[in-house]
Amino acid sequence: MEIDLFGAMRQAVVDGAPTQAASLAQKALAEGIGALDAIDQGFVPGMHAVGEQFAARKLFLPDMLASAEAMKAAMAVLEPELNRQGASRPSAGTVLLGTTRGDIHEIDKTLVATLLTANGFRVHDLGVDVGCDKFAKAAQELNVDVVGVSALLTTTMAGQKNVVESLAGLRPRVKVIVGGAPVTRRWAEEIGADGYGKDAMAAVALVKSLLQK
Ligand code: B12
Repeated sequence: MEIDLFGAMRQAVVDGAPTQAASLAQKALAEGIGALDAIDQGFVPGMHAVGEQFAARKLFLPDMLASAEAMKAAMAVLEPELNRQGASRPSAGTVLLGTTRGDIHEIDKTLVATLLTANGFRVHDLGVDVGCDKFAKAAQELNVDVVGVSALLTTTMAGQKNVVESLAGLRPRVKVIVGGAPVTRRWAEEIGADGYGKDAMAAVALVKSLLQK
């Protein structure tokens, strides 16, 4: 039954069907499936399938946009559930998040923000297409512990390096972590970041371990 539901979630994202995605998210919660499982095993695999089909030229830009809308509709149902879990915990630290200059992909970063919030972190989300000056200014003003920089395009990864450099005056107190589809651990090391996370769960574990040190 669960497997069918996860399959339907994946398909709703591939089809770019927001109403269907939202109602499947509601169904999952009503059936006692955790919000995290619905995201991880249902909706996210749909986004990855869309990415593969786009690369293979079987889907096009408007299809990716429609899939993003379906994903966002599902998240709108599941996010409050995850945020509720976070609200009941004492603050574990403050994280500033944003996507690099020239990059408008938001879903991956929003997922990272949601899971951090669910785990008790206070998150300030600067949104997408954020320049390094804005990251540096906000990191200082908000007195954050960690800055997370997302990049989904090979061409916008360089922006992560710029952010690391712009935060030089605040480090090592402020930690910088990076992630996004084309980003690797090796890239993180090369640009002098404090860590890399392959997904939102890894981001939570990484932030926890950096703040314990
Ligand atoms: C949806 C989508 C879009 C939507 C975005 C809508 C939105 N509101 O977000 C739209 C249609 C706008 C779009 C546009 C483009 N896109 Co696009 N897009 C995607 C797609 C299909 C899904 C992205 C997504 O949401 N993934 C879902 C999340 C969950 O995936 P995830 O990467 O696993 O996320 C996790 C990790 O990355 C990690 N993470 C992410 N950030 C961070 C940060 C930190 C600090 C940490 C620790 C971890 C972390 O945690 C996340 C959550 O678990 C991807 C394919 C893919 N495989 O990602 C292509 C993809 C990213 N896009 C691509 C391209 C080429 C484009 C365009 C250039 C297309 C064009 N010709 O115009 C434009 C660029 C626009 C721009 N300037 O930014 C390519 C990039 C290739 C490359 N390496 O450069 C991809 C990989 C598709 C492909 N296979 O070719 N896109």
